Amino acid sequence: MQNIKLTYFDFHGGRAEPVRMALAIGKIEFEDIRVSFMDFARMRGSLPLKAVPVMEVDGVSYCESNAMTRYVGKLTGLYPDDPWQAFLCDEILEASEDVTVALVKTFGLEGDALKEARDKLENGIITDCLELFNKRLAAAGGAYFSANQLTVADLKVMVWLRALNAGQLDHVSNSLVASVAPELNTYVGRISQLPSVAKYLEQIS
Ligand SMILES: N[C@@H](CCC(=O)N[C@@H](CS)C(=O)NCC(=O)O)C(=O)O
Repeated sequence: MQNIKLTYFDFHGGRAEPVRMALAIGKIEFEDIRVSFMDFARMRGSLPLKAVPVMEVDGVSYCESNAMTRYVGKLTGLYPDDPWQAFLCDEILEASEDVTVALVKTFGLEGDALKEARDKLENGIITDCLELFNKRLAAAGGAYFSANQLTVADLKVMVWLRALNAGQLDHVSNSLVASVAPELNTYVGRISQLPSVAKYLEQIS
């Protein structure tokens, strides 16, 4: 059994959350290390690519959240064995990451510049992604994104949709999902009620 330590910021969301969720759902023990921005600034220089999340496995630190997400998905039965279903799962993981990268570029902007950048994202990659996810979910049968089962793609999308619906992003409407792809809200409501997911959500609420 590997010794896993996951280091990330102290909030429920972001790049580490699907990893935390999959490990919790799969009942895999790990050390959930939450750091403040001050802690991060202090440790930054020692991290593999000067960023978090970092997953330490048996004493070695590894980076790249989607690699972690896929790995823990494989450990927990939340990643498809079938190559095509794995591709469908990966497409969702990588598209979600593209949105995150675009959003991160707007952090630090203020006032009109922030509003302009966020409007552009809302009408661009965020809406495009919601439409893509809606289309892919429907094509997969409407229940899950791949393999007709819960996978890390569902966890990643759920984390993102919950953040959008909670209005966590200034100048991005908290009703965007409802207006662009209401089916995704129905879907996320259903996923949230799966016993293993509901248990996790209850623990963090
Ligand atoms: N491709 C990397 C990106 C990691 C990344 O940029 N993480 C952010 C937090 S979500 C970070 O550490 N930002 C602080 C910095 O770059 O100084 C991944 O997916 O893990």
